[in-house]
Amino acid sequence: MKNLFGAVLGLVALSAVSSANLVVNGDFQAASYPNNGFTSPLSSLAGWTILSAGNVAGIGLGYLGAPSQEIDVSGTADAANGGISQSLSTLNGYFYEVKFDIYTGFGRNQTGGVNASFGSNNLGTNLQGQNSGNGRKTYMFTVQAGSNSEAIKFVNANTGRVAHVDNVSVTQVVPEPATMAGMSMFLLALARKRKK
Ligand SMILES: [Ca+2]
Repeated sequence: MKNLFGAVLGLVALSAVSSANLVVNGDFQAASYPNNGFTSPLSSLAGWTILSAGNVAGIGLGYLGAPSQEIDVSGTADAANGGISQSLSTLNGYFYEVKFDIYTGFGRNQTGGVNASFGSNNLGTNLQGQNSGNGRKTYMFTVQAGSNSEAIKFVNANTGRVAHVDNVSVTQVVPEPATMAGMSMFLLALARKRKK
């Protein structure tokens, strides 16, 4: 009976831990960029690798309507395949929810686009923001990890000068409440059976 209780506790603890965001500095708030301005090119970006093609810019609060700091993967070089990447510790075969915001310059000329990928999963090429509100659009995907280390990557699609990324999160998909409830019922039934 004691072991069974431990097993249930372990199950609950596991699901709580695995729902944490795996991405370091996914909101790009670790360093400060000037309000209503930007820093470019960035020489480093906490948690991320800056890809050698092109450069990237740290966008300050308010610049082009930015609701918080963002990264422009087109930088000031506006070269194709410039961008950022972060290697994540994943579990081979497990599913993850990948979420991020894109802004590509609604209301500007020189609008751009972003290519996004998670490991070998192509999440989209030339992704766009939205043509309303402040132009930011949230993208969400469920993807399967193909190894114990997968890279989340955002690169400039080379279609313009504005290719902003923000609020990047990768979280392990946890069992649905229905599954958890079913599991609890099963364990409860098992416990009752043992009592008899
Ligand atoms: Ca931010």
